[in-house]
Amino acid sequence: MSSLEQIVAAAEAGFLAAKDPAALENAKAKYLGKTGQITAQMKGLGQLDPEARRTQGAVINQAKEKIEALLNVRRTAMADAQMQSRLDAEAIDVSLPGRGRGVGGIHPVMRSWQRVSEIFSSIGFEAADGPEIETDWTNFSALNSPENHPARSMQDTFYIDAKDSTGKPLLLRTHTSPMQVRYARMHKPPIKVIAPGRTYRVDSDATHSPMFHQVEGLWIDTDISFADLKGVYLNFVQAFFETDDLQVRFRPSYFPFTEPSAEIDIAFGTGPLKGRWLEVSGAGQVHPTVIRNMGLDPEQYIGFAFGSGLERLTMLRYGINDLRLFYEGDLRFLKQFN
Ligand code: 2NL
Repeated sequence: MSSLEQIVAAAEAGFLAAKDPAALENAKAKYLGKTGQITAQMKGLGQLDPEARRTQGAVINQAKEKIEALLNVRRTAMADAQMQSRLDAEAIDVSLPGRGRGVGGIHPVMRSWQRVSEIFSSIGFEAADGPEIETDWTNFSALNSPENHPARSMQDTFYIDAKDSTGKPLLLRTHTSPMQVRYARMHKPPIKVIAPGRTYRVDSDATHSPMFHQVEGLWIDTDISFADLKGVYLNFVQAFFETDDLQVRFRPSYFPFTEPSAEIDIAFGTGPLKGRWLEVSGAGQVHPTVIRNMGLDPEQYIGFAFGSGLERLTMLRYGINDLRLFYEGDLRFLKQFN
């Protein structure tokens, strides 16, 4: 074997032994680089006479081309192997079934919120939405709540580390009534509004959540009576529970913001709750002081208000027995309503 053939054989072995592109380029430099063995052979041509230089030059060139060809074969093989391993690693099984899109749903309490809004809208009530962080005045004082009322204490109300323009701490609204006060102060009678929304109280057990939902209603005009309250509320519960086979009764009660005041109970004529009186709302004729705080003359305007818990209405509608199910986000529960 001539020395050139030995160089070619060594190059081939070197290229085959190279494990990655970097090693292959290093092996190439050993033969074709500036200080490589083929390059050294070329440099040696200078010592030969012209005839020998031509023939020896051709032989060296052949060896060089052979090495270059071997190098390219190895380069291609390496690139192919790299591509193949990427294809294997990133393989997609196109025969797998699709995952599908997760479909969201409406929370049962939100469904009640929507239904209540639609029912009252059908008899001319507007739904009003507003701040959940309220002032002491709109949440308590305007509603005739005494300065020392327990509901105003830190034990019952979430206070915020910020004060209103009168220096009183802001708070999380404990009912949606403040929104109705705001609405009444911005509109002229007749006022027909409901205020559904989130409310907050320092209370947490099997039947109380620190955040819950209320819907309040308010109708003020020159001639709105308790009879209107009875008619409107009966119409509402019949539409909400989708049955006319249902009774409503009013029991005397007390709220600072209404006078007289009443608790509203309903009783279904059929179904699992048949014949049991169930408390669903507080209500009453809006207190003259509250009418005045709405910017209206209580000698001229009169009306009713009510407040119901949306969770309570929802539990009765679907037969849900534990309030906490609403806040756990368990899909096994939530999927039943969609
Ligand atoms: C309850 C009691 C009630 C009201 C809410 C009200 C609102 C205004 C004026 C007067 Cl702006 N009253 N709301 C009246 C009576 C009762 O709710 O225990 N609800 C679950």
